[in-house]
Amino acid sequence: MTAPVHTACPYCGVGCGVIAGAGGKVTADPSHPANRGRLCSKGAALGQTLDNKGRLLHPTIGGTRATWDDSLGLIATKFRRTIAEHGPDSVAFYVSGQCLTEDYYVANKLMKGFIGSGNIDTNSRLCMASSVAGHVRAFGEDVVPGVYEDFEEADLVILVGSNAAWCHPVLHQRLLAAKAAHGTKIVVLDPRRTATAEAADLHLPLAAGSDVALFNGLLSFLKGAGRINKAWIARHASGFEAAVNAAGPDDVEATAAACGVDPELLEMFYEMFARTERTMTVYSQGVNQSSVGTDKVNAIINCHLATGRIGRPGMGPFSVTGQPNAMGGREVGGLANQLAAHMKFDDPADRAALTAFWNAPNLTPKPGLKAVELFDAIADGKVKAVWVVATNPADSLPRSDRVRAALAKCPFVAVSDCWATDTTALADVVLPASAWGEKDGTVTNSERRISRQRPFREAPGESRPDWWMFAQVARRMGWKADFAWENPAAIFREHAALSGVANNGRRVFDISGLAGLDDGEYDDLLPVRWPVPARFSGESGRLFGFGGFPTPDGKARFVATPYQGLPNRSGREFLLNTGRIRDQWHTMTRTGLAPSLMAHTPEPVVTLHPGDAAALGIEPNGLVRLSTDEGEVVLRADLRHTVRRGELFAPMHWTDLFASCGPVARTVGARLDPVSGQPEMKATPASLSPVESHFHGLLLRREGSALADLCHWVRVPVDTGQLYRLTGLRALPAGDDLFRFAGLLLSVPMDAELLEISDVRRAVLRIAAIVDGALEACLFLARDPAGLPSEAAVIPMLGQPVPDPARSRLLAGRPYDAAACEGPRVCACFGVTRDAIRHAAVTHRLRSVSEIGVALRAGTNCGSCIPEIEEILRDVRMPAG
Ligand SMILES: Nc1nc2c(c(=O)[nH]1)N[C@H]1C(S)=C(S)[C@@H](COP(=O)(O)OP(=O)(O)OC[C@H]3O[C@@H](n4cnc5c(=O)[nH]c(N)nc54)[C@H](O)[C@@H]3O)O[C@H]1N2
Ligand SMILES: Nc1nc2c(c(=O)[nH]1)N[C@H]1C(S)=C(S)[C@@H](COP(=O)(O)OP(=O)(O)OC[C@H]3O[C@@H](n4cnc5c(=O)[nH]c(N)nc54)[C@H](O)[C@@H]3O)O[C@H]1N2
Ligand code: SF4
Ligand SMILES: [Mo]
Repeated sequence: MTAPVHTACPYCGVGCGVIAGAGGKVTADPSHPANRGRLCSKGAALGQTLDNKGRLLHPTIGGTRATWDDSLGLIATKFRRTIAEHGPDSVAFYVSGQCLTEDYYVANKLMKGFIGSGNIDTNSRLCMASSVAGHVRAFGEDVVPGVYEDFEEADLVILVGSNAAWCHPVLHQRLLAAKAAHGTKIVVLDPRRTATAEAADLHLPLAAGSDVALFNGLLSFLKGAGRINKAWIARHASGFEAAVNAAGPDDVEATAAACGVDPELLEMFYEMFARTERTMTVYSQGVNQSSVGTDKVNAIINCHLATGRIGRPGMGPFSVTGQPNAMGGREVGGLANQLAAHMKFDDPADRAALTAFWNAPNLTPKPGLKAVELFDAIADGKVKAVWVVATNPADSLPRSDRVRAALAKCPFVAVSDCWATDTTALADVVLPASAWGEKDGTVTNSERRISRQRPFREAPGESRPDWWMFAQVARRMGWKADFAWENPAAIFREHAALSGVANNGRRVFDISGLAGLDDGEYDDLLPVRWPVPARFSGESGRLFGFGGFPTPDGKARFVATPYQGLPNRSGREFLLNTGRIRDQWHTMTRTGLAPSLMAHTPEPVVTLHPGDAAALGIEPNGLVRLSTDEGEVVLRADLRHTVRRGELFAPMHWTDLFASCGPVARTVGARLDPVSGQPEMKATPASLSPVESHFHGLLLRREGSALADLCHWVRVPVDTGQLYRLTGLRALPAGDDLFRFAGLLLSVPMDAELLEISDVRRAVLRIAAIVDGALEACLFLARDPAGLPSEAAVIPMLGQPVPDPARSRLLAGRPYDAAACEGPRVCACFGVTRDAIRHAAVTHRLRSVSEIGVALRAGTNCGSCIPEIEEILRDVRMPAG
């Protein structure tokens, strides 16, 4: 390792700068404007994930190692043949907001300009599509008007369907710092009491799906209160009357009833909004992932247009992006209904300019299929060859079992990834991609800031960057000269130049000022916010404060968003909401490698209200069957008052590689927003029933793999191997069958030495397998959880030498490490548990986060856990009841 390398975090759309130093140490970049030296728990653990273990190292065809030449040649041939026989719309790419802008640019150019189909869509369809559509409806172009400094400048920040404390932690920390400095008020609109709600001044736990009613109510309230900025509207916006008519009467009581919230609190919120000029509304998946997501976006934007609060310091609607390059994908046209560089399908001038610029033989005449429709078309046999890149649809698309069935029967599937996933398992050709730390290019964050991702380590095996794969296939399909770039810098120059073509101020997305960077300047590029040159935005980077919307008349558009009522429950008792937890990233391919990130929420649960649990006979921590029209999964019940009655929350992260239940996406429906095509992933009608547990177990193994359906299980990586928590859905087998069962679980070599204690009548079995004098695997089974040893005691034994005197202790599972802490870990950076914080608070009378920080270090690094520490302190101050 030579000099430290400045790069950008590969996780969320905050887009923090990090520095990769010697020995794979990753630290915060104090000079990056997004984070100014802060990192969250995921960013802080990046160093732990830089392991080549499990990486895909060479291409495979039909599961057998193949050369790059054969693999790329096969993709080119299959695509060519399919197109020749069935036309360009019989092939597709499904890509990702985790592609770099350069990767994305090449993929889009190949599909839309050369193959001649619109069938390139991205996982951003599941993420940002409703915001994109809402921006286009209101502003004429997909543009986020604000900047991160607005979080510091605002007096009121409203977070709608955003759990920023966990999902955009560094931005949330910036907001909390501003609150501490000058008392910014924070309001959270979320059906759940999240960590973000904990840190707010006001939380409105609105009924799932009622946001449009709430913002329509606000628009009517603003009108009733005489708070409409008529002068601004007259100059800069159209359609106000229709929007306010569609919003319904100014009746706070009725709106509160529709949203299931306290009318006094709702009125308090409306008053705060009405009287606070510097107000920003930040929104995320609670808004976008809805069958009325685009209307939610426009109902929010309407309130900002009505008050003229947009694009000025501390004001405006602010859609936060999820993935590191969700925004970059939107710039290049990664969505099936976008062209490239924010050009429009239905604009002949744009089409002519793009055809000429690309020298495109087949510019697609129309948009392509959107993610959910695309996989339906694969299932129907209309799309016959697909290439999936940097996304894991077998786990992340709703109705995942249908997606898997579609991929399984698709005549040709290529997948590029860095690790084996439930999707690579269904591919004909698997291509090993270089990962973060190895790949080279740019990403754009939520505030339109372009940052460099720079390589700092060798790509393992034969893995290669995604842009190279796309370009190689394009060249093999016959378009050599058009896909001839030598490096990402050359691609970036082309992308930047295109943004200026036929623009002349017609499109806000313009980075033609960067088209002349030479390779060295590209390497050195500092984080920069578009547009470049700052034609519309001026120095501050804000847009639209003084109008200038990219619509034909230069005005923004109010959109009428009549409320359509709560999501249909289809006769089921619950609505299933799914989303994120603090320390995992999506389908866990990277964060699932880091033991410290597993400690906060160690297994997939479904959270429900204790009142609902009592009514259904569901025990705390018992297993439950979650069923929907799409499928069912067995999860552990997590009873909390943080969810509304009749609503459920389950994390999206676990997959078949990590748990017997597989992805919760298996149960998630796909009602689509009619404008954006984004599926509803926060309100699937669902039912719950208790499941009996017959036995409990702990299994430790050096090597990890799925355990099939031997029992209910969850796999957790530990420093020296894998821990599995087991629960029996059926009675333990008897006699020899029990030992066969144990053998399948342990899966150790035949010559392993086995130590064993059993009492089959009491369903107790303890087996340790020793290979070369060290503990290779061990299994503990018992009828009750109390019959199992403590995890903290047995985990450190795995892989360790087992001297003779230690053998008896080994099966007794007696603690080796008395200091090991129990309970969920709140502070991932320093491994501090909930119990330790509570204990310190009670016995040492610590009453503030900073005192806890001094005593235990908890919360002093990334700060992501501060809301939870506050919650613990509050519980200590105010005991239950
Ligand atoms: N730790 C972590 N951080 C991440 C990610 C991750 O995987 N892990 N992923 C990144 C990505 S790609 C994304 S898109 C973002 C997502 O970031 P967020 O959108 O903040 O995360 P989610 O948990 O999906 O959903 C946010 C909230 O919406 C609420 N919600 C559900 N239904 C409704 C509703 O009808 N109305 C309202 N107002 N709220 C509702 C949920 O209860 C939930 O708390 O996170 C990014 N950051
Ligand atoms: N139930 C439910 N489902 C959801 C959501 C939800 O809230 N609820 N949220 C949705 C949202 S917002 C999102 S963004 C999606 C995310 O869903 P996915 O995109 O499927 O999730 P990831 O696990 O991030 O998958 C990224 C894959 O790309 C691989 N990868 C990483 N870097 C590279 C690279 O450089 N090149 C290549 N070729 N591969 C790479 C990783 O190993 C991983 O397998 O999930 C969606 N699905
Ligand atoms: S907030 Fe955390 S996950 Fe998001 S970019 Fe910053 S360090 Fe990475
Ligand atoms: Mo996302």
